[in-house]
Amino acid sequence: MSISDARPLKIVVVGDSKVGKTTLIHNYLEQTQGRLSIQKQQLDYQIIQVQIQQNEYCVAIWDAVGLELQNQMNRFLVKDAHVVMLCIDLSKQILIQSIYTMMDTLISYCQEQCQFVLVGTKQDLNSQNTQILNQFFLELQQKYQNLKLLLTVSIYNEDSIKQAFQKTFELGASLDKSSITILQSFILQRNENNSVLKKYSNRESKAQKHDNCC
Ligand SMILES: Nc1nc2c(ncn2[C@@H]2O[C@H](COP(=O)(O)OP(=O)(O)OP(=O)(O)O)[C@@H](O)[C@H]2O)c(=O)[nH]1
Ligand SMILES: [Mg+2]
Repeated sequence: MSISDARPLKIVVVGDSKVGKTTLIHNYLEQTQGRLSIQKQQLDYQIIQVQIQQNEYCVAIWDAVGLELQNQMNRFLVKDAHVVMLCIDLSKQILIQSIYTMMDTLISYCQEQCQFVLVGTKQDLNSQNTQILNQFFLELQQKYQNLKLLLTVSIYNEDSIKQAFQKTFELGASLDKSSITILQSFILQRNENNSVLKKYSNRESKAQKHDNCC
């Protein structure tokens, strides 16, 4: 099947800085695609073709490199996502209030039908926090209907990472009703991307000039 016949699926990986977003995506792509080309310093995405429940999908996996969740670029990134993977660092103390804050922020940015997956990262460093996150998850699900899955991963358990993406893709596929073709969708996305990036960097350089002159 050609790529233009495949159904589009947009997955965005978000979470605090250094939570393990890029490592997660890299590891999955290495395992399944045998390639590594995500850049380290800017927003980036990879497009892969996968089969989910007998259908071909063209999946864009976005990585918000080094960005805090409240960053305006994240708002732009998640607004048309099918599934958002919110990463929580299991090696650090788990604060439910901060997960509520992140979920509230994401819900305000995303479309109504967007689904959410909580991903506990670095499980190898503190397995006790997995149980704590499990308990919090039940509480969180009562508030957020679209929070569907809790998955825990570690770079030392590659299968956990593969499974996490597989389950995320299946979740995205279960709500796929899009009639936009893959090419339209990504061309629109890329154009919009460029103009937002331009606006963003213009604003930053104006602010810098202002700082320099005062
Ligand atoms: N022990 C352990 N370390 C991990 C794991 N996943 C990521 N790390 C480490 O955590 C650090 C941060 O990982 P990144 O993937 O760069 O995190 P990030 O969320 O992409 O960071 P930013 O893009 O800066 O926001 C790196 O040193 C990784 O090697 C894991 O499963 N176990
Ligand atoms: Mg990163």
